[in-house]
Amino acid sequence: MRTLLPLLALFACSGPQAAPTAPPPAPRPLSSVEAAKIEPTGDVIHAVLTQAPEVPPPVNRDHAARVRVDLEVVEHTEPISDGVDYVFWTFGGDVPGSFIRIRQGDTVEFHLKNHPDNKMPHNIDLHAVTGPGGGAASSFTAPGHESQFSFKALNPGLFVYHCATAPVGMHVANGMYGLILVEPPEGLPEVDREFYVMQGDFYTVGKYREKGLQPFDMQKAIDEEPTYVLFNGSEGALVGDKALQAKTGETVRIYFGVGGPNVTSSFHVIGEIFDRVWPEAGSHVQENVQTTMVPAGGATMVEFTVEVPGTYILVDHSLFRAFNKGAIGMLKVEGPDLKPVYSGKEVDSVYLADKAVPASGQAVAAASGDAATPAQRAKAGEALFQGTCSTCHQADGKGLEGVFPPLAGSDFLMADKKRAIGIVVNGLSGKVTVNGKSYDSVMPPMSQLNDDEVANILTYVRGAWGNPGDPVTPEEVAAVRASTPRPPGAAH
Ligand code: HEC
Ligand SMILES: [Cu+2]
Repeated sequence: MRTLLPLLALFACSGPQAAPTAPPPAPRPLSSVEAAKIEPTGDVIHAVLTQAPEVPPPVNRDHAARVRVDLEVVEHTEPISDGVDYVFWTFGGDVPGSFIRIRQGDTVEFHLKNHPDNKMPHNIDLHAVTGPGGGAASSFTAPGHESQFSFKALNPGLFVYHCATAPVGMHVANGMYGLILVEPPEGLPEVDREFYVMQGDFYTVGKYREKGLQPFDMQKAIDEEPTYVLFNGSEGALVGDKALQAKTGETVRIYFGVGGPNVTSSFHVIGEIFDRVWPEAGSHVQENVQTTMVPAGGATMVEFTVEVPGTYILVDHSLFRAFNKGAIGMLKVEGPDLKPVYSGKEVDSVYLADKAVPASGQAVAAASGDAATPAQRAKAGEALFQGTCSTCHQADGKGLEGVFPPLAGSDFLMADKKRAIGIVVNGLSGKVTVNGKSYDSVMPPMSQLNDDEVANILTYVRGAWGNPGDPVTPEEVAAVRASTPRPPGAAH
Protein backbone atom coordinates (compact mmCIF):
# COMPACT_ATOMS: atom_id res chain seq x y z
CA MET A 1 0.00 0.00 0.00
CA ARG A 2 2.80 2.39 0.82
CA THR A 3 3.95 2.41 -2.80
CA LEU A 4 0.58 3.66 -4.00
CA LEU A 5 0.53 6.93 -2.07
CA PRO A 6 3.10 8.89 -4.10
CA LEU A 7 1.24 7.83 -7.25
CA LEU A 8 -2.06 9.22 -5.98
CA ALA A 9 -0.35 12.43 -4.98
CA LEU A 10 1.00 12.74 -8.51
CA PHE A 11 -2.47 12.35 -10.02
CA ALA A 12 -3.96 14.89 -7.71
CA CYS A 13 -1.78 17.77 -8.73
CA SER A 14 -1.24 17.31 -12.43
CA GLY A 15 -3.13 17.31 -15.69
CA PRO A 16 -6.58 18.55 -16.67
CA GLN A 17 -8.30 16.13 -14.28
CA ALA A 18 -7.06 18.12 -11.29
CA ALA A 19 -9.84 19.27 -8.98
CA PRO A 20 -10.44 23.05 -9.22
CA THR A 21 -9.19 24.98 -6.24
CA ALA A 22 -12.05 25.69 -3.84
CA PRO A 23 -13.32 29.31 -3.88
CA PRO A 24 -12.34 31.34 -0.80
CA PRO A 25 -14.95 30.92 1.93
CA ALA A 26 -17.61 33.65 1.86
CA PRO A 27 -16.95 36.16 4.63
CA ARG A 28 -19.08 35.52 7.67
CA PRO A 29 -21.81 38.19 7.85
CA LEU A 30 -21.32 40.70 10.62
CA SER A 31 -24.24 40.60 13.06
CA SER A 32 -25.90 43.79 14.27
CA VAL A 33 -24.71 42.94 17.81
CA GLU A 34 -21.10 42.78 16.62
CA ALA A 35 -21.49 45.92 14.52
CA ALA A 36 -22.75 47.80 17.57
CA LYS A 37 -19.39 47.21 19.29
CA ILE A 38 -17.27 48.58 16.44
CA GLU A 39 -15.53 51.88 17.13
CA PRO A 40 -15.03 54.25 14.20
CA THR A 41 -11.38 54.94 13.38
CA GLY A 42 -9.49 57.38 11.16
CA ASP A 43 -10.44 60.85 9.97
CA VAL A 44 -14.03 62.01 9.66
CA ILE A 45 -15.20 61.27 6.13
CA HIS A 46 -17.61 63.54 4.26
CA ALA A 47 -20.14 61.34 2.49
CA VAL A 48 -20.37 61.75 -1.28
CA LEU A 49 -24.04 62.39 -2.07
CA THR A 50 -25.48 61.97 -5.55
CA GLN A 51 -28.71 62.84 -7.30
CA ALA A 52 -30.62 60.12 -9.14
CA PRO A 53 -29.86 58.25 -11.33
CA GLU A 54 -26.23 58.61 -10.16
CA VAL A 55 -24.88 56.42 -7.37
CA PRO A 56 -21.88 57.34 -5.17
CA PRO A 57 -18.73 55.21 -5.67
CA PRO A 58 -18.26 52.05 -3.58
CA VAL A 59 -17.08 52.70 -0.01
CA ASN A 60 -13.93 50.59 -0.48
CA ARG A 61 -12.74 50.92 3.13
CA ASP A 62 -11.36 48.24 5.48
CA HIS A 63 -12.48 49.92 8.69
CA ALA A 64 -15.55 51.60 10.15
CA ALA A 65 -15.33 55.38 10.21
CA ARG A 66 -17.15 58.47 11.37
CA VAL A 67 -19.04 59.71 8.30
CA ARG A 68 -20.55 63.18 8.09
CA VAL A 69 -23.70 63.62 5.98
CA ASP A 70 -24.94 67.11 5.13
CA LEU A 71 -28.42 67.09 3.65
CA GLU A 72 -30.44 70.19 2.84
CA VAL A 73 -34.20 70.27 2.47
CA VAL A 74 -35.32 72.43 -0.47
CA GLU A 75 -38.92 73.23 -1.39
CA HIS A 76 -39.23 74.28 -5.02
CA THR A 77 -41.32 74.14 -8.18
CA GLU A 78 -40.27 71.71 -10.93
CA PRO A 79 -41.99 70.03 -13.88
CA ILE A 80 -43.78 66.79 -12.97
CA SER A 81 -44.84 66.28 -16.59
CA ASP A 82 -44.65 68.14 -19.90
CA GLY A 83 -46.14 71.58 -19.15
CA VAL A 84 -47.20 70.56 -15.64
CA ASP A 85 -45.49 72.05 -12.57
CA TYR A 86 -45.56 70.87 -8.99
CA VAL A 87 -44.14 72.18 -5.71
CA PHE A 88 -41.78 69.39 -4.61
CA TRP A 89 -40.32 69.13 -1.13
CA THR A 90 -36.91 67.52 -1.50
CA PHE A 91 -33.92 66.13 0.35
CA GLY A 92 -31.05 67.73 -1.54
CA GLY A 93 -33.02 69.51 -4.28
CA ASP A 94 -34.29 66.52 -6.22
CA VAL A 95 -36.77 63.64 -6.13
CA PRO A 96 -35.73 61.14 -4.95
CA GLY A 97 -33.43 62.58 -2.29
CA SER A 98 -29.64 62.33 -2.44
CA PHE A 99 -28.22 58.79 -2.39
CA ILE A 100 -26.13 58.08 0.73
CA ARG A 101 -23.58 55.25 0.73
CA ILE A 102 -21.82 54.02 3.89
CA ARG A 103 -20.35 50.87 5.46
CA GLN A 104 -21.82 48.63 8.14
CA GLY A 105 -20.44 49.74 11.53
CA ASP A 106 -19.93 53.36 10.40
CA THR A 107 -21.07 56.09 12.75
CA VAL A 108 -23.01 58.67 10.79
CA GLU A 109 -23.03 62.26 11.97
CA PHE A 110 -26.16 63.58 10.30
CA HIS A 111 -26.71 67.29 9.65
CA LEU A 112 -30.20 68.13 8.41
CA LYS A 113 -30.60 71.68 7.13
CA ASN A 114 -33.92 73.34 6.36
CA HIS A 115 -33.41 76.12 3.80
CA PRO A 116 -34.53 79.54 5.11
CA ASP A 117 -36.81 80.07 2.08
CA ASN A 118 -38.79 76.94 2.96
CA LYS A 119 -42.27 77.18 4.44
CA MET A 120 -42.48 73.89 6.37
CA PRO A 121 -40.65 72.19 9.21
CA HIS A 122 -39.15 68.81 8.23
CA ASN A 123 -37.24 65.90 9.75
CA ILE A 124 -35.85 62.55 8.63
CA ASP A 125 -36.60 58.90 9.45
CA LEU A 126 -33.87 56.65 8.03
CA HIS A 127 -34.81 52.98 7.94
CA ALA A 128 -31.08 52.25 8.41
CA VAL A 129 -31.21 53.69 11.93
CA THR A 130 -31.62 51.56 15.06
CA GLY A 131 -33.40 53.85 17.49
CA PRO A 132 -36.87 55.36 18.06
CA GLY A 133 -38.33 57.06 15.02
CA GLY A 134 -35.26 56.32 12.94
CA GLY A 135 -33.95 59.77 13.77
CA ALA A 136 -37.24 61.59 13.32
CA ALA A 137 -37.57 63.16 16.77
CA SER A 138 -33.91 64.23 16.91
CA SER A 139 -33.99 65.81 13.49
CA PHE A 140 -37.13 67.98 13.60
CA THR A 141 -35.95 71.20 11.94
CA ALA A 142 -37.72 74.53 11.35
CA PRO A 143 -37.02 76.60 8.23
CA GLY A 144 -33.65 78.35 8.56
CA HIS A 145 -32.40 75.81 11.13
CA GLU A 146 -30.03 72.85 11.21
CA SER A 147 -30.25 69.69 13.37
CA GLN A 148 -27.53 67.20 14.18
CA PHE A 149 -27.77 63.61 15.44
CA SER A 150 -25.62 60.49 15.13
CA PHE A 151 -26.30 56.81 14.60
CA LYS A 152 -24.32 53.65 14.03
CA ALA A 153 -25.33 51.56 11.02
CA LEU A 154 -25.82 48.10 12.53
CA ASN A 155 -27.39 46.23 9.60
CA PRO A 156 -26.22 46.08 6.00
CA GLY A 157 -28.76 46.66 3.24
CA LEU A 158 -30.50 49.23 1.08
CA PHE A 159 -32.82 51.43 3.13
CA VAL A 160 -35.42 54.07 2.42
CA TYR A 161 -35.31 57.37 4.27
CA HIS A 162 -38.19 59.84 4.34
CA CYS A 163 -39.59 62.86 6.08
CA ALA A 164 -41.79 62.02 9.06
CA THR A 165 -43.25 65.42 9.88
CA ALA A 166 -47.05 65.60 10.14
CA PRO A 167 -48.93 65.17 7.91
CA VAL A 168 -46.34 62.47 7.12
CA GLY A 169 -48.15 61.16 4.04
CA MET A 170 -48.21 64.64 2.54
CA HIS A 171 -44.48 65.21 3.07
CA VAL A 172 -43.74 61.87 1.40
CA ALA A 173 -46.24 62.54 -1.40
CA ASN A 174 -44.39 65.78 -2.15
CA GLY A 175 -41.19 63.83 -2.80
CA MET A 176 -39.47 63.57 0.57
CA TYR A 177 -37.76 60.18 0.30
CA GLY A 178 -34.46 58.69 -0.80
CA LEU A 179 -32.12 55.71 -0.33
CA ILE A 180 -29.20 54.96 1.96
CA LEU A 181 -27.00 51.96 1.14
CA VAL A 182 -25.16 50.29 4.00
CA GLU A 183 -22.53 48.03 2.46
CA PRO A 184 -21.38 44.91 4.27
CA PRO A 185 -17.70 45.19 5.38
CA GLU A 186 -16.48 43.30 2.30
CA GLY A 187 -18.52 45.54 -0.04
CA LEU A 188 -20.85 44.45 -2.83
CA PRO A 189 -19.85 42.42 -5.90
CA GLU A 190 -18.34 44.64 -8.59
CA VAL A 191 -20.59 45.62 -11.52
CA ASP A 192 -20.11 47.83 -14.59
CA ARG A 193 -23.00 50.24 -14.03
CA GLU A 194 -25.01 51.28 -11.00
CA PHE A 195 -28.23 53.30 -11.16
CA TYR A 196 -30.55 54.90 -8.61
CA VAL A 197 -34.27 54.74 -9.36
CA MET A 198 -37.18 55.41 -7.00
CA GLN A 199 -40.88 55.17 -7.59
CA GLY A 200 -43.42 57.47 -5.98
CA ASP A 201 -47.12 58.28 -6.33
CA PHE A 202 -48.34 61.87 -6.73
CA TYR A 203 -51.75 63.48 -6.21
CA THR A 204 -52.72 66.63 -8.08
CA VAL A 205 -56.00 68.54 -8.15
CA GLY A 206 -55.90 68.52 -11.96
CA LYS A 207 -56.14 65.38 -14.05
CA TYR A 208 -53.16 63.48 -15.44
CA ARG A 209 -51.19 65.88 -17.67
CA GLU A 210 -53.56 68.80 -17.05
CA LYS A 211 -51.28 71.77 -17.68
CA GLY A 212 -50.09 74.50 -15.37
CA LEU A 213 -49.09 74.54 -11.70
CA GLN A 214 -50.92 71.70 -9.97
CA PRO A 215 -51.53 71.74 -6.21
CA PHE A 216 -51.43 68.64 -3.99
CA ASP A 217 -54.82 66.92 -3.55
CA MET A 218 -55.18 65.59 0.01
CA GLN A 219 -58.45 63.76 -0.67
CA LYS A 220 -57.03 61.82 -3.63
CA ALA A 221 -54.05 60.90 -1.44
CA ILE A 222 -56.33 59.64 1.33
CA ASP A 223 -58.36 57.69 -1.23
CA GLU A 224 -55.11 56.29 -2.68
CA GLU A 225 -55.99 57.40 -6.19
CA PRO A 226 -52.74 58.73 -7.61
CA THR A 227 -52.76 61.09 -10.57
CA TYR A 228 -49.15 60.17 -11.33
CA VAL A 229 -46.98 57.16 -10.51
CA LEU A 230 -43.43 58.14 -11.43
CA PHE A 231 -39.81 57.08 -11.50
CA ASN A 232 -37.45 59.73 -10.13
CA GLY A 233 -40.08 62.39 -9.63
CA SER A 234 -41.15 63.34 -13.14
CA GLU A 235 -42.47 61.82 -16.35
CA GLY A 236 -39.37 62.85 -18.25
CA ALA A 237 -36.78 61.76 -15.65
CA LEU A 238 -35.62 58.58 -17.40
CA VAL A 239 -36.74 58.88 -21.02
CA GLY A 240 -35.31 60.30 -24.24
CA ASP A 241 -31.83 61.70 -23.73
CA LYS A 242 -32.16 61.17 -19.98
CA ALA A 243 -32.46 57.39 -20.41
CA LEU A 244 -30.06 55.19 -18.46
CA GLN A 245 -27.15 54.05 -20.66
CA ALA A 246 -25.16 50.82 -20.87
CA LYS A 247 -23.17 48.75 -23.37
CA THR A 248 -23.73 45.14 -24.36
CA GLY A 249 -21.89 42.68 -22.16
CA GLU A 250 -22.04 44.96 -19.12
CA THR A 251 -23.51 44.11 -15.76
CA VAL A 252 -26.09 46.57 -14.48
CA ARG A 253 -27.24 47.01 -10.90
CA ILE A 254 -30.28 49.10 -10.10
CA TYR A 255 -30.88 50.31 -6.58
CA PHE A 256 -34.66 50.56 -6.69
CA GLY A 257 -36.79 51.99 -3.92
CA VAL A 258 -40.42 52.91 -3.44
CA GLY A 259 -41.12 56.11 -1.57
CA GLY A 260 -44.89 55.74 -1.85
CA PRO A 261 -46.67 57.16 0.11
CA ASN A 262 -49.29 54.57 -0.91
CA VAL A 263 -48.50 52.45 -3.94
CA THR A 264 -46.32 49.31 -4.06
CA SER A 265 -44.40 48.52 -7.24
CA SER A 266 -44.37 45.45 -9.47
CA PHE A 267 -40.93 46.40 -10.77
CA HIS A 268 -40.10 44.96 -14.18
CA VAL A 269 -37.71 45.69 -17.03
CA ILE A 270 -39.33 44.84 -20.35
CA GLY A 271 -37.07 42.49 -22.29
CA GLU A 272 -34.74 41.61 -19.43
CA ILE A 273 -34.62 39.00 -16.70
CA PHE A 274 -33.04 39.92 -13.40
CA ASP A 275 -30.11 37.52 -12.98
CA ARG A 276 -29.99 38.38 -9.29
CA VAL A 277 -32.45 40.12 -6.96
CA TRP A 278 -32.09 40.96 -3.30
CA PRO A 279 -35.81 40.80 -2.44
CA GLU A 280 -36.81 43.58 -0.04
CA ALA A 281 -33.10 44.51 -0.15
CA GLY A 282 -32.41 41.83 2.44
CA SER A 283 -29.25 39.72 2.56
CA HIS A 284 -30.37 36.71 0.51
CA VAL A 285 -30.15 36.57 -3.25
CA GLN A 286 -32.92 35.26 -5.48
CA GLU A 287 -32.03 34.38 -9.06
CA ASN A 288 -33.74 34.59 -12.48
CA VAL A 289 -36.64 36.86 -11.59
CA GLN A 290 -39.02 38.59 -14.03
CA THR A 291 -40.88 41.02 -11.78
CA THR A 292 -40.15 41.88 -8.18
CA MET A 293 -42.56 43.34 -5.67
CA VAL A 294 -41.32 46.37 -3.76
CA PRO A 295 -43.41 47.73 -0.89
CA ALA A 296 -43.92 51.41 -0.11
CA GLY A 297 -41.05 52.33 2.18
CA GLY A 298 -39.00 49.42 0.86
CA ALA A 299 -36.27 48.72 -1.66
CA THR A 300 -34.58 46.08 -3.75
CA MET A 301 -31.34 45.59 -5.62
CA VAL A 302 -31.49 43.95 -9.03
CA GLU A 303 -28.62 42.89 -11.28
CA PHE A 304 -28.55 41.73 -14.86
CA THR A 305 -26.16 41.49 -17.77
CA VAL A 306 -27.31 43.22 -20.96
CA GLU A 307 -26.59 41.00 -23.95
CA VAL A 308 -28.75 42.49 -26.70
CA PRO A 309 -28.66 46.16 -27.82
CA GLY A 310 -31.84 48.23 -27.80
CA THR A 311 -34.11 50.11 -25.47
CA TYR A 312 -35.33 48.38 -22.33
CA ILE A 313 -38.33 49.87 -20.59
CA LEU A 314 -38.54 50.06 -16.82
CA VAL A 315 -42.15 49.82 -15.66
CA ASP A 316 -44.39 49.24 -12.73
CA HIS A 317 -46.09 46.20 -14.28
CA SER A 318 -49.40 47.35 -12.82
CA LEU A 319 -49.69 48.63 -16.36
CA PHE A 320 -52.14 51.49 -16.19
CA ARG A 321 -49.60 53.14 -13.93
CA ALA A 322 -46.98 52.73 -16.65
CA PHE A 323 -49.00 53.89 -19.63
CA ASN A 324 -51.49 56.27 -18.03
CA LYS A 325 -49.78 57.60 -14.92
CA GLY A 326 -46.20 57.92 -16.06
CA ALA A 327 -44.34 54.96 -14.48
CA ILE A 328 -41.94 54.49 -17.37
CA GLY A 329 -38.15 54.71 -17.64
CA MET A 330 -35.65 53.59 -20.25
CA LEU A 331 -32.33 51.81 -20.34
CA LYS A 332 -30.58 52.24 -23.69
CA VAL A 333 -28.07 49.56 -24.49
CA GLU A 334 -25.56 50.07 -27.28
CA GLY A 335 -23.47 47.41 -28.95
CA PRO A 336 -23.39 44.90 -31.80
CA ASP A 337 -26.50 42.84 -32.56
CA LEU A 338 -26.71 39.37 -31.13
CA LYS A 339 -29.08 37.70 -33.61
CA PRO A 340 -28.97 34.21 -32.10
CA VAL A 341 -30.36 35.66 -28.86
CA TYR A 342 -32.76 38.15 -30.40
CA SER A 343 -33.68 38.53 -34.06
CA GLY A 344 -34.63 42.17 -34.26
CA LYS A 345 -37.70 44.20 -35.36
CA GLU A 346 -38.24 46.65 -32.57
CA VAL A 347 -41.73 47.92 -31.89
CA ASP A 348 -40.82 50.52 -29.28
CA SER A 349 -42.49 53.51 -30.88
CA VAL A 350 -45.97 52.05 -30.85
CA TYR A 351 -45.62 50.31 -27.52
CA LEU A 352 -44.30 53.43 -25.81
CA ALA A 353 -46.76 55.90 -27.17
CA ASP A 354 -45.59 59.50 -26.97
CA LYS A 355 -43.28 58.57 -24.10
CA ALA A 356 -40.65 57.49 -26.61
CA VAL A 357 -40.26 61.10 -27.74
CA PRO A 358 -38.61 63.55 -25.37
CA ALA A 359 -40.82 66.46 -24.35
CA SER A 360 -40.96 69.14 -27.03
CA GLY A 361 -41.07 72.84 -26.30
CA GLN A 362 -43.87 73.26 -28.77
CA ALA A 363 -46.02 70.77 -26.96
CA VAL A 364 -45.62 72.78 -23.79
CA ALA A 365 -46.52 76.05 -25.48
CA ALA A 366 -49.46 74.46 -27.20
CA ALA A 367 -50.76 73.14 -23.99
CA SER A 368 -50.04 75.72 -21.35
CA GLY A 369 -52.98 77.87 -22.26
CA ASP A 370 -51.03 80.32 -24.43
CA ALA A 371 -52.71 80.72 -27.78
CA ALA A 372 -50.98 77.86 -29.60
CA THR A 373 -50.66 78.09 -33.34
CA PRO A 374 -52.12 75.28 -35.45
CA ALA A 375 -48.54 74.39 -36.44
CA GLN A 376 -47.58 73.96 -32.79
CA ARG A 377 -50.68 71.88 -32.15
CA ALA A 378 -49.99 69.71 -35.17
CA LYS A 379 -46.42 69.11 -34.00
CA ALA A 380 -47.53 68.12 -30.51
CA GLY A 381 -50.34 66.06 -32.04
CA GLU A 382 -48.02 64.07 -34.27
CA ALA A 383 -46.24 62.44 -31.33
CA LEU A 384 -49.57 61.70 -29.67
CA PHE A 385 -50.95 60.23 -32.89
CA GLN A 386 -47.98 57.90 -33.25
CA GLY A 387 -48.46 56.68 -29.71
CA THR A 388 -52.24 56.56 -29.53
CA CYS A 389 -53.82 56.12 -32.96
CA SER A 390 -51.17 54.62 -35.26
CA THR A 391 -51.54 51.15 -33.74
CA CYS A 392 -54.79 50.87 -35.68
CA HIS A 393 -54.87 53.63 -38.29
CA GLN A 394 -51.16 53.03 -39.13
CA ALA A 395 -48.31 55.54 -39.01
CA ASP A 396 -49.10 56.75 -42.53
CA GLY A 397 -52.81 57.18 -41.72
CA LYS A 398 -53.84 54.75 -44.46
CA GLY A 399 -55.51 52.25 -42.10
CA LEU A 400 -55.91 48.56 -42.91
CA GLU A 401 -58.35 47.55 -45.63
CA GLY A 402 -61.60 46.20 -44.17
CA VAL A 403 -60.44 46.61 -40.56
CA PHE A 404 -59.30 50.14 -39.75
CA PRO A 405 -60.60 52.96 -41.97
CA PRO A 406 -58.08 55.46 -43.38
CA LEU A 407 -57.58 58.92 -41.92
CA ALA A 408 -55.39 59.98 -44.82
CA GLY A 409 -57.73 61.37 -47.47
CA SER A 410 -60.79 60.34 -45.44
CA ASP A 411 -63.99 62.06 -46.61
CA PHE A 412 -65.67 60.92 -43.40
CA LEU A 413 -63.07 62.62 -41.19
CA MET A 414 -63.27 65.97 -42.95
CA ALA A 415 -67.05 66.11 -43.49
CA ASP A 416 -67.96 66.94 -39.89
CA LYS A 417 -65.52 68.34 -37.35
CA LYS A 418 -67.78 67.87 -34.33
CA ARG A 419 -68.42 64.26 -35.30
CA ALA A 420 -64.67 63.65 -35.60
CA ILE A 421 -64.10 65.07 -32.11
CA GLY A 422 -66.94 62.92 -30.79
CA ILE A 423 -65.38 59.77 -32.29
CA VAL A 424 -62.08 60.32 -30.48
CA VAL A 425 -63.73 61.25 -27.17
CA ASN A 426 -66.53 58.68 -27.17
CA GLY A 427 -65.42 55.99 -29.62
CA LEU A 428 -67.30 54.65 -32.64
CA SER A 429 -69.12 51.45 -33.49
CA GLY A 430 -71.52 50.23 -36.15
CA LYS A 431 -71.41 50.59 -39.89
CA VAL A 432 -69.53 53.53 -41.41
CA THR A 433 -68.60 54.27 -45.01
CA VAL A 434 -65.24 55.88 -45.63
CA ASN A 435 -64.22 56.78 -49.19
CA GLY A 436 -66.91 54.45 -50.52
CA LYS A 437 -65.73 51.41 -48.50
CA SER A 438 -67.70 50.19 -45.53
CA TYR A 439 -66.38 49.26 -42.10
CA ASP A 440 -68.31 47.64 -39.28
CA SER A 441 -66.04 47.51 -36.31
CA VAL A 442 -65.37 49.18 -32.96
CA MET A 443 -63.07 52.02 -32.00
CA PRO A 444 -62.80 52.32 -28.20
CA PRO A 445 -63.14 55.79 -26.64
CA MET A 446 -59.77 57.46 -26.16
CA SER A 447 -60.76 58.49 -22.61
CA GLN A 448 -57.19 58.93 -21.46
CA LEU A 449 -56.73 62.04 -23.63
CA ASN A 450 -57.58 65.47 -22.28
CA ASP A 451 -59.13 68.27 -24.36
CA ASP A 452 -55.77 69.70 -25.29
CA GLU A 453 -54.45 66.38 -26.50
CA VAL A 454 -57.55 65.61 -28.57
CA ALA A 455 -57.30 69.06 -30.16
CA ASN A 456 -53.63 68.50 -30.96
CA ILE A 457 -54.16 65.04 -32.47
CA LEU A 458 -57.09 66.12 -34.62
CA THR A 459 -55.29 69.27 -35.77
CA TYR A 460 -52.44 67.03 -36.89
CA VAL A 461 -54.63 64.35 -38.48
CA ARG A 462 -56.83 66.84 -40.34
CA GLY A 463 -53.77 68.52 -41.85
CA ALA A 464 -51.45 65.57 -42.51
CA TRP A 465 -51.09 63.27 -45.52
CA GLY A 466 -52.65 65.76 -47.93
CA ASN A 467 -55.79 66.32 -45.82
CA PRO A 468 -56.96 69.92 -46.41
CA GLY A 469 -56.34 71.08 -42.84
CA ASP A 470 -58.83 72.58 -40.39
CA PRO A 471 -57.47 73.06 -36.87
CA VAL A 472 -59.33 71.97 -33.74
CA THR A 473 -59.18 73.88 -30.44
CA PRO A 474 -59.51 72.55 -26.88
CA GLU A 475 -62.65 74.68 -26.50
CA GLU A 476 -64.30 72.82 -29.39
CA VAL A 477 -63.33 69.50 -27.79
CA ALA A 478 -64.66 70.63 -24.40
CA ALA A 479 -67.97 71.61 -26.00
CA VAL A 480 -68.38 68.19 -27.64
CA ARG A 481 -67.39 66.39 -24.45
CA ALA A 482 -69.90 68.41 -22.42
CA SER A 483 -72.71 67.70 -24.89
CA THR A 484 -72.19 63.93 -24.76
CA PRO A 485 -72.35 62.96 -21.09
CA ARG A 486 -70.85 59.59 -20.26
CA PRO A 487 -71.61 57.38 -17.30
CA PRO A 488 -69.64 58.44 -14.20
CA GLY A 489 -66.16 56.94 -14.20
CA ALA A 490 -66.23 56.05 -17.90
CA ALA A 491 -64.07 58.98 -18.89
CA HIS A 492 -62.51 61.98 -17.30
C1 HEC B 1 -57.92 50.13 -31.35
C2 HEC B 1 -57.94 50.61 -32.71
C3 HEC B 1 -58.15 52.11 -32.92
C4 HEC B 1 -57.50 53.15 -32.35
C5 HEC B 1 -56.37 53.09 -31.31
C6 HEC B 1 -58.04 54.35 -32.92
N1 HEC B 1 -59.01 54.04 -33.81
FE1 HEC B 1 -60.08 55.35 -34.93
N2 HEC B 1 -61.19 53.83 -35.67
C7 HEC B 1 -60.99 52.49 -35.41
C8 HEC B 1 -62.02 51.72 -36.05
C9 HEC B 1 -62.15 50.21 -36.01
C10 HEC B 1 -62.87 52.64 -36.72
C11 HEC B 1 -64.14 52.31 -37.47
C12 HEC B 1 -65.25 52.05 -36.46
C13 HEC B 1 -66.52 51.48 -37.08
O1 HEC B 1 -66.41 50.65 -37.97
O2 HEC B 1 -67.60 51.86 -36.62
C14 HEC B 1 -62.29 53.95 -36.45
C15 HEC B 1 -62.80 55.14 -36.97
C16 HEC B 1 -62.22 56.37 -36.85
C17 HEC B 1 -62.67 57.58 -37.50
C18 HEC B 1 -63.83 57.72 -38.46
C19 HEC B 1 -63.55 57.01 -39.74
C20 HEC B 1 -62.47 57.67 -40.60
O3 HEC B 1 -61.60 56.92 -41.09
O4 HEC B 1 -62.48 58.90 -40.80
C21 HEC B 1 -61.83 58.58 -37.10
C22 HEC B 1 -61.89 60.03 -37.49
C23 HEC B 1 -60.87 58.00 -36.19
N3 HEC B 1 -61.14 56.66 -36.07
C24 HEC B 1 -59.84 58.70 -35.57
C25 HEC B 1 -58.99 58.15 -34.63
C26 HEC B 1 -58.00 58.91 -33.92
C27 HEC B 1 -57.72 60.40 -34.11
C28 HEC B 1 -57.40 58.06 -33.07
C29 HEC B 1 -56.33 58.38 -32.02
C30 HEC B 1 -56.73 59.33 -31.03
C31 HEC B 1 -57.99 56.76 -33.27
N4 HEC B 1 -58.95 56.86 -34.22
C32 HEC B 1 -57.60 55.63 -32.60
C33 HEC B 1 -59.99 51.95 -34.62
C34 HEC B 1 -59.12 52.68 -33.85
CU1 LIG C 1 -40.98 67.13 5.38
